[in-house]
Amino acid sequence: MDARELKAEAARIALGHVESGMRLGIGTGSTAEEFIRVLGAKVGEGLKIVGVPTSERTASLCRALGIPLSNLDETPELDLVVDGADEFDPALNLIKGGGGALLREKIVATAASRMIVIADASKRVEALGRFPLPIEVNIFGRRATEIAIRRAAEELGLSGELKLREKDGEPYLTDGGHQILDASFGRIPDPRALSLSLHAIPGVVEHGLFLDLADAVILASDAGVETIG
Ligand code: ABF
Repeated sequence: MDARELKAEAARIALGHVESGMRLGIGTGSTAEEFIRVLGAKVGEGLKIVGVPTSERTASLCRALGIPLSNLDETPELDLVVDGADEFDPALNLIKGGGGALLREKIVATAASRMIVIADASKRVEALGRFPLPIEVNIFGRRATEIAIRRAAEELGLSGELKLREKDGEPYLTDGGHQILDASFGRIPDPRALSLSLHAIPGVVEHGLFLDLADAVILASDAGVETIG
């Protein structure tokens, strides 16, 4: 199976966890989009759910497929969120944000009673950090925030490039109007300590370490589909 078929397979299994009446967080990224497609088909057959999208891109696709949408003001508590990830470790801690939607993804995941991650085998790691860690920062004082991030990382023995994410030659802007620094720290031995240090920096809006949020990972590989957790 190619990568898309594997993602679609994980998405189909995740759909089995969706029940009628659910308030459902809907993730972002190519794997989440496979889920949105199968969800849309099921809604067309009569499944009754209300979805809360984690990005404008996801919202557009959901609308095109006829999936009823709400937001966290109208629907502040969710039963389940299904989302992709850039990496997951054996404790089901994640790096997310490669798709640029980390802030809304984390707010939605935190509002949900359960989080199911759908992924192909390329996302599985022994320790987080192979994928550069996305750090969403306020535009105001970005250079100062960058220096503060570098110092905080160094105190934890981490160093590496902090690269301002760009799109079409311009700084990439998130749905919230912030910028993203992609931090190539390499292996992160203590994700919790890094999370706390980054949250202590005022210019950091959010970071892509999702700790203790995922309840299960549905992992598709050529060997089949495995549910971890
Ligand atoms: C979202 O999409 C993100 O948090 C993650 O960055 C990305 C994964 O994308 P894909 O499914 O395309 O690999 O889930």
